[in-house]
Amino acid sequence: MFYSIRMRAELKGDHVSGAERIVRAEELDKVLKALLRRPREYDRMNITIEKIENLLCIPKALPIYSHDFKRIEEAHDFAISLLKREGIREDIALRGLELLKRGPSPKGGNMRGAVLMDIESGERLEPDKERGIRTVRFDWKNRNKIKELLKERGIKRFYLERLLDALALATKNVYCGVIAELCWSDDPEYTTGYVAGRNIGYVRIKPMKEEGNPIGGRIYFVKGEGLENLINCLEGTPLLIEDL
Ligand code: PML
Repeated sequence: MFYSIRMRAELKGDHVSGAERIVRAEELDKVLKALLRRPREYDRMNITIEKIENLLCIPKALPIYSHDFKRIEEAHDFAISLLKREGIREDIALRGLELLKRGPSPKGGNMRGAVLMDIESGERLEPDKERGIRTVRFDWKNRNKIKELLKERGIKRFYLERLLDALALATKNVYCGVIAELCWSDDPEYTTGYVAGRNIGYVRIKPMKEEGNPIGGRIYFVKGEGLENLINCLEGTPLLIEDL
């Protein structure tokens, strides 16, 4: 028996921490305790626990690559070149980049979920433009094993948890049919972002923004047709990933 756990924590109305887990019934206690300790500070926390019926498991995550640049402009040019390698037109890739730079919410600033950008028209396709689309119900089959493997590959502690979460999320996105993803964090201290896609893998890129900048989020480049199936998969299909 498996359960999906989703945790979201806020401080003064701002999102400060979130986590997705899929665990066996006997691990629930331990994982819930760990999630309670995850945010440094919060004044509201929501935890949703759901029994899962049809759990899918895929053997491998997207392969990881890392590139560091001196200047943000160089990092952005590289991100655009990767999006083009996934078949995204330059004008659409640039539209996605500009949207993320200024904050994708219609009011300006961050969104809770991702933007769905049509790769043909550049239009936004998410039904609710304030909320966006959230990729949920995903995890590693053995999270600790993957953590150790990443440490062995030289990933520093500071990056570990975020990389674990973002790689699993990006892998699920590609599995569901997202053509390419552009992301960087809304955490002002975290300047590493990534571009992901079936052909290019999961490409970590630094720096995607200035330190101290609180604007971030995710743009999913998608095809207009089959949108309903895509959204159902991203939000509804529970998925475990076995290995790196
Ligand atoms: C990584 O270091 O590979 C993760 C980059 C993106 C993190 C996005 C986020 O945590 O909001």
